[in-house]
Amino acid sequence: MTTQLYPGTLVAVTRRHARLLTRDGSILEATIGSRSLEPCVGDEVMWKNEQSQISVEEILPRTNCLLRSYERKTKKLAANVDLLLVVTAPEPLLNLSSLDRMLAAAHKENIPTCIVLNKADLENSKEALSRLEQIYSQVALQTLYVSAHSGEGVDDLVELLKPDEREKIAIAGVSGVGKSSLLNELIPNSEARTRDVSQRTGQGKQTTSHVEAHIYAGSGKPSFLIDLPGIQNFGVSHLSDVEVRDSLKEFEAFAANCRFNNCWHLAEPDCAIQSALKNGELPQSRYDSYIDMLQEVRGRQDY
Ligand SMILES: Nc1nc2c(ncn2[C@@H]2O[C@H](COP(=O)(O)OP(=O)(O)OP(=O)(O)O)[C@@H](O)[C@H]2O)c(=O)[nH]1
Ligand SMILES: [Mg+2]
Ligand SMILES: [Zn+2]
Repeated sequence: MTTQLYPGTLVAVTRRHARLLTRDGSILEATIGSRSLEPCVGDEVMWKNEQSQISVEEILPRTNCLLRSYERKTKKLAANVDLLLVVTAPEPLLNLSSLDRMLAAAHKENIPTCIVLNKADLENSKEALSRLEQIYSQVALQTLYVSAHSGEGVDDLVELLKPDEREKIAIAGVSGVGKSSLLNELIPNSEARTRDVSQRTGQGKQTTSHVEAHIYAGSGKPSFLIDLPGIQNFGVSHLSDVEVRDSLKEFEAFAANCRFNNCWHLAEPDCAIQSALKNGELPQSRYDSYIDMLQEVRGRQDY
């Protein structure tokens, strides 16, 4: 007799266990059926129930898997992501280098992105907004201006969560920008933990320490909001140098005018990117991020 398998979605994963949402809306704790399975939050799986032992037996093909590198390892963050919200906040948390790295990792997996500037209630947020709009108008689908504290702009976020269009939305951003706070606004009973920046014991301490998908009921079928831990050093060494170069979408139109069609925009003659930077047609911060990522993926070299 063959065992019956049922479909489900993984909402949390540890080394040997997973929490899954069944099609009838129950949450089950499961073991991972075999060592060869490497599950990830967002995975669509088949699971079985044998004498009340629930186990994940199969991972269905992924449409994408958002990865990040650190040291020599590559870690899976979330699978089957329909949209990545890259959350940021005004200075001192406006970290463009991290933002560009997250955008590059998303681009590699063909995941559309939105930039979300949180903490719109802070005085210096307008300044941050105009900077972001200037830099990213060609890169992200849109830049949202929100405040988890005052509720400003949260309706715009709700618009993005229309379940029929986007089922799995991941929320990335450096620690302290307010990812979990926004999630709590969107799903009031999600109980994502947040913490005061002032209570932090220093850099690198995160409040959210593991990836977790929260279920957003909205109307109709559920969608998933995947809260990612704040990552200060979002490594991209799983990208090739070409993928890093291609991740800068707004460079493309200019690069068509470089003398060499395989120009790396470093010290080549007649480089249209270099001219665009000089004329202020491209933002220096994006180029700096490019060089920084290129150095990472090629091994440290000075350009
Ligand atoms: N002024 C202001 N503060 C906010 C807002 N949203 C969040 N915060 C504060 O920012 C701090 C960090 O919020 P979290 O939601 O824990 O941030 P996070 O991005 O989830 O952080 P990690 O889990 O460490 O990655 C908390 O003190 C929040 O109260 C906002 O809209 N305005
Ligand atoms: Mg958090
Ligand atoms: Zn060039």
